[in-house]
Amino acid sequence: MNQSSNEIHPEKKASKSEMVFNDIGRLEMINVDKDMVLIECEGGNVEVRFYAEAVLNFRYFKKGMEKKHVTQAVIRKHRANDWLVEEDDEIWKLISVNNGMNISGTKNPFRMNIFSSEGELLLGESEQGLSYTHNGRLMSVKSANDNERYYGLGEKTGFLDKKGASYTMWNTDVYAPHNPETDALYQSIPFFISHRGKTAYGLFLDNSGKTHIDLRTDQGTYQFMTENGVLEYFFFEGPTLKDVVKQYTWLTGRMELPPKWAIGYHQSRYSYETEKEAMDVVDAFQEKNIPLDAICLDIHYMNGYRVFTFDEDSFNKPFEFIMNLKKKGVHVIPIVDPGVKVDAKYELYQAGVKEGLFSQYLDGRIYYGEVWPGQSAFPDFLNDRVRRWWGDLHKFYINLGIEGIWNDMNEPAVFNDTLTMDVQVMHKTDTDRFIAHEDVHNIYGFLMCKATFEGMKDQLNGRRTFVLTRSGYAGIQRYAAVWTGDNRSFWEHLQLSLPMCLNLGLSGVAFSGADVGGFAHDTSGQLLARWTQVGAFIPYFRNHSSIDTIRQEPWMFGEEIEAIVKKYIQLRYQWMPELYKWFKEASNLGLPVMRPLVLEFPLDKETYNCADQFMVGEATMIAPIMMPDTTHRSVYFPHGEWVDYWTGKRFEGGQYHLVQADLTTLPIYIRAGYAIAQGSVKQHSKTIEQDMQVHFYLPNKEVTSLSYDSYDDDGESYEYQNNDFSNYSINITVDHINLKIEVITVKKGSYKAAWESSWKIVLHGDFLEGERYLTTINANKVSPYIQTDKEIMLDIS
Ligand code: MIG
Repeated sequence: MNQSSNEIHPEKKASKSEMVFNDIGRLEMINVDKDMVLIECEGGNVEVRFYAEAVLNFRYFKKGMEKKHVTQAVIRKHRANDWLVEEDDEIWKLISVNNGMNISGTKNPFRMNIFSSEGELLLGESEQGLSYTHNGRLMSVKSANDNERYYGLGEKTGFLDKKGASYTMWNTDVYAPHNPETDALYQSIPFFISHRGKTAYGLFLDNSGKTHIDLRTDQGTYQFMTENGVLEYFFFEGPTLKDVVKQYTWLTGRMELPPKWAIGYHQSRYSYETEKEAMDVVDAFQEKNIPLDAICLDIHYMNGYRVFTFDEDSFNKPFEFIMNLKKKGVHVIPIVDPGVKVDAKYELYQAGVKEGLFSQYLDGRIYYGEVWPGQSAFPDFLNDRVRRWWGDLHKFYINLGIEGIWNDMNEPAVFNDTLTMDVQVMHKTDTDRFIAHEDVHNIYGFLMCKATFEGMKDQLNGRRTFVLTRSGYAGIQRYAAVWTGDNRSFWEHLQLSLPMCLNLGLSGVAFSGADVGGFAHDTSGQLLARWTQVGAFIPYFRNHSSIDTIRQEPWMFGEEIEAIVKKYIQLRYQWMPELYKWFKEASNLGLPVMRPLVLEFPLDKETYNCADQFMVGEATMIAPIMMPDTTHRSVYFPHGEWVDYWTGKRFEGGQYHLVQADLTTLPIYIRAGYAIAQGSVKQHSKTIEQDMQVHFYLPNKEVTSLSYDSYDDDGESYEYQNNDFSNYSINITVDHINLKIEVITVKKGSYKAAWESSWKIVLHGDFLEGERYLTTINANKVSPYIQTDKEIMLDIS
């Protein structure tokens, strides 16, 4: 909707009376218990719980107003802890015997600061502390530092550093073009990291209703607010950015390692409307030798938009169709929305009504809202019984050979003025308590994904599933990958996708992506080429476009563009062994695959708001061109030495360089001192890896030692959890006379990849000419190597 100046009419200024905040007032009593410290104050109670060495929990609520917690973001329980209390008339102090952290402040009014065991102030309260309104809003004001940066907050527009704006968490279907003033989007992840260079801490405001995080810090403070009578947050001590991400994902969970096919290239369109249309697209990929792992079926595959059906005319033999594609190595991912069509003859609707599985008002009336199928009912995902029902329904797709599901419209989106379900709907929780939609809105999509993921996993007989979601809440990484919804084919949206995905990664969501080529609006060949270059290094790599826009499959813009797009989709597959390793790390530690420079170089100020470049893992830096008709850009190279992936040219770090990159080139740089794994071009992820290479980039030093940890497994089962994977630790020491190679087999179990019988190590360095005395440890056979003045190649078997 276009807005006019009437929007800022003076008479429209909001009334402030509902926003009068009262101070929490005087501390009255501290009750210490191993389980919890209860601090009673005039204006409410504060509870302190200990979760882990670096993870504390605070809960503030008005007396008698405490609500039970339902978000399900947190998968850990608090632990008993020994607290020491010291107090006098003015000051109170709580010391954690366990880790020396202390929490202290004044008594009148009650204020609270957190100090590290070394006495460094970690999180301080401002002159205002905690406060409340009479209608259930609670606010916490903290002191902010000039040199502090803020990262995270999940899926938000804007730059990498979230400082300078206020953010609302309320899952919303936003089709209007995403821009800097678009606030609430599909995901709510009320978690952010404060980064001060040497130290960082994290704060997670766990509340499934509407919340606000205001990072306009000009006055030296920031604040956060809830609207439903309880303000609960977790504090993560860090001290590094990586520590905070690990601590946050320890608390809210990490993704399971996805199947390899989910990390390949996916093609989508709203919609491939018939079996034939979809099949033709897949065939074109194969004829043109463009790799493809999955094709998405958007809403047209269904019979009248009824979920868990296929349309009998346009997809009349779904099993044969899906099996045919599977033989070609291509998975089908159908879209599943939460809305269930009102239709007395539709079994699913009947079951939902009869068993009371839909979201209802208190008096038992079902809530109906308008979506694609027309009037629809919405499963009450707050309830365990409903989630199991929904999960089991996926047998329908599994029986047809489907292994991945795309959850859309799960904010939930409804075609009405509020864009969502009536906030008065009363959900029924697992314990059969009623809770208003208003208070749990932000976890509706999260719980739909939980139901979907668990249902798929349970019924896939040990095969990994893949769920893609638009909506989510903190912890969503446990169940689904996230794509950033309805972007447009704008260069600005290509640019925007970087800080969005980077901040999602810092917010626990390692597996994310934006529609490559842009969803709405018409893309161009050039934009598609540049976007595919970026997409090849973004965790979720899918080309998707909207109904009524021009087609954007790789071959739609002539041969030149097709060749470029193909080159980068193929490159994705060459990089698969490297990417997969970082996916494994994300599932182990919660660290993102795609990383802002600041995560790897936290002391380098130039990286603090850099989001037009990014790292893949620790060694690779991508500096894409994201402007039309542009073949050069300035690239920041953090301290150290960097090697151009394509040309081998070296760049001195700690400075900017102007680099050239014609339309066929994505600038990629490898950090000297590190290594990357490279595989071969494949048609899809099931093609056997034949040509595995580990490339070491030597820094220009006399003696140098490098190491690399490789990771591989079958890519589809859970056997890796029984140690059935391959993991080598390769150490290299090289100088002008000697070259020592040590291969340590870390792996256990019986998995053996085809490439393990013969693979290569490649050394890149500027001083490699001349013979060296070769020593190998644990590598049985190392064949005579090919050598140039800058490269040494060794066959290992
Ligand atoms: O906008 O199912 O974001 O990817 O193609 C309408 C149709 C609903 C929104 C998703 C988009 C999908 C579309 N859906």
